[in-house]
Order: sequence, then structure tokens, then C-alpha cells
Amino acid sequence: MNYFPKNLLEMNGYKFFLFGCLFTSLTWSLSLYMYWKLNTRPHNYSHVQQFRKENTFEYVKKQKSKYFKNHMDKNDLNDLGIIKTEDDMAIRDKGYKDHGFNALVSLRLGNYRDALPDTRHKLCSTIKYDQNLPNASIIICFYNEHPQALFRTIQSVIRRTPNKLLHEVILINDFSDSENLHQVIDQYIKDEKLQGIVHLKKTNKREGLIRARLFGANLATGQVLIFLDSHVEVNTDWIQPLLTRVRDNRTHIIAPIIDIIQPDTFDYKSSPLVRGGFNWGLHFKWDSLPKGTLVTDTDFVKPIKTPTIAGGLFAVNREYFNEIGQYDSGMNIWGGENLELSFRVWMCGGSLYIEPCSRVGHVFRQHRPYSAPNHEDTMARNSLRLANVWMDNFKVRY
Ligand SMILES: [Mn+2]
Repeated sequence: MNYFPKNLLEMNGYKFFLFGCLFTSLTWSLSLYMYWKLNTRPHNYSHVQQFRKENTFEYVKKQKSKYFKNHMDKNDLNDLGIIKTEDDMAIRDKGYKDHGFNALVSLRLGNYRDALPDTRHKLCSTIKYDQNLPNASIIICFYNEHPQALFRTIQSVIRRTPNKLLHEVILINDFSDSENLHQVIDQYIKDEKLQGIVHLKKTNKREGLIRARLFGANLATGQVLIFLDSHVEVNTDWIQPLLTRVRDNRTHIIAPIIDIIQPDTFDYKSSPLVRGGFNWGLHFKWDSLPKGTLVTDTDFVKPIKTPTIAGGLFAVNREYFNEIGQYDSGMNIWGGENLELSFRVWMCGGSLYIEPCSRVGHVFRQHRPYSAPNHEDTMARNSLRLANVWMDNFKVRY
């Protein structure tokens, strides 16, 4: 019996029905297979060795012609996330787990992106900064950072900071798990011939953000210390306003506006002008500015007095930082140190400002991809220290 008609017109109802069934089941199987392919994560990532050469420099080079033309074109940024192979998918998924952002996009974005939107108020670009400013040591601590995210941080600092003002960049590897990462970064510094300006150091054990920063601060010899996260991109003329304010008053701690780099697409967006606050749980929060603060154009370029700073990014006179006793070195890993520093500064006669003409983009990760080694709640522990040291009669409220 011939089930397959020579042409469709010859089919009677029965054969047509059978043919339809066959066609439908084939379509369904195909859809299900594709759905399954797109949704299953690879069971192991062994075929994607961490930081293997193809995953970094070579890979980026290969992609270069295609992706490096103009990153600020929205469509191009979208293209960076396209998954073509299983390796791509593994890099992306492992990236979310290890870094809290899309590592595939970070990888393809490469070691530097040229065009960032200038998110400052238009008046900022008309300001002529004094050439005679103090120089800065930039301190960047990292723990298991994605190499390209760190490289973009370094490159953006090198390329967007006047040579004269950049005393050094101190990278502190806070005992990252992978030995390989340290070598990759070391090699990168050599390849880019940055040995004279970028210094890579490693702690002897996991110290956490606070003690790792102190380790860096104690090595630094610049007049001003600027602490940065390891997944940021500094924007046009970012450093001049910070250094100007610190020079004008050595007891002022100055933070830039933290622009938003979206963790899935790495799209760069402007942040509104707000100031730092806190609640009685001793959690940092952003507060809107008092009514009437931003009326005229010039109000948008004045420093904003702030009770607290977010903590990731700020500039401080190095000697003043030492005089007020730096950070509380008894604090572990992460959390609370930004409020502790803020309280300390206020009570030691200093003050804190946010500088609207200094913009630094920061990848707001989906989650903090690490915990304390012994699963200690370091935020609670550090906050208790802060309350005990600085809050006197108010500590009962915590
Ligand atoms: Mn961060």
C-alpha cells in the first residue's frame, strides 16, 4: 500500500489525515527539541575551562571586527548577548553564577569601550579645572573578578585620567580562588606595558573588602586615595572634580555619582542626583534631595552634602584618611564599613559630599557572588561593631 501520494491533489481524506498527523508530530518534536536545547544548561562546564586563552584575548580578537565598531549603538549592545554555541551559553550561565552579571557580554565588550554616554549636566563640560591638582593612588580590590570587567576598570582609569594626576593604580587580589586569574592579570599588565603604573598585589589569606583596601592604602604613596570597585568604567573628566574638592578641603570625602551599568546588557545609564542615608537597621539607602535643592542649572553642578556614602567609590586625602584611623580593621569581608566611615568622618570633624560632575559607571550585579568563608553574617557583625563604637545612646535603636 502506498501511503505517500505522488502529489497532494491525489490524496483522499484518509491519507490527508495521516499525512497531517505525521507533519504535526514532526513539527512538535522539532519545537520540543529546540525548546529543550535552549533551556537546558550544560551539566558540567569542564569543556569551558575557566580563563582559558580562547575565552579571553583570542576570543575577543576574533569577535573584534564584528562587535568593536560602535558599542553605544543599542542594537550592537544587544548583539553582544547573542548565543551561538554551547560555549557561549556556558560562559553566560557560569558568569551569572560566579559574577552576578552576563559574562558573555562582558567578554565580548572587551578590555575597553571607547564611547560612553557623557551623563553629566551640560554645565560640567564648561568647567575649566585647575591643572595643579594633587595626584591620586587608585586602589582597586577584587575577589574572583571577571577579567574583562577588571581590565575595563583599569583601562578606563588609564585612558580617562590625565597622566599627571595618576600616581599609580594598586590592584589588590584578595586571595581569589583561581591562581590562574592572578597570572592572567599579571600577563595583561605586562602585555599592555603598564608595569610602571599598575601594581598587582595579593593578600596572604582572604581578608575581605575592608582589610584588602587597608592593605592597598598602606602601600599607596599618592596624595589622594581613590577607592574603586573592580567592575566600573570611569567617565569623562571623572577625576578632576574629585581632586579639586579634596584639595580645597582635606577633611572632605568626595564620592562620584554612580552611574548604572546594566548587568545583563552592560548598557550605561545616568543616575539621578540623590544622597546617602541609612535606616535603623544600619542599612545604607539612597534618599532624595530636600525640596528646593535643584532649581537653577548651577545647582546641578554643586557638590551635594551627604550624610553617608555608598562606600564602593570615593576619594579621600591620604593623610587625613590615616589621621581619622582609616577603616575599622576588625570588620570582616563586607558590609557596614561605608556607614562606619561616614560616622567616623562626621564625628572627627570632616564631611562627605557627592560630586555631580564626576561620573563612574558601576555594574550593579544581580547578587553578591560570594559569602564569608565560614558563612558568617558579616553585615550584622560589622554593624554591631559600628553601633557599639559610634552610636552611644542611640545604639539601643539598632
Ligand atoms: Mn560593586
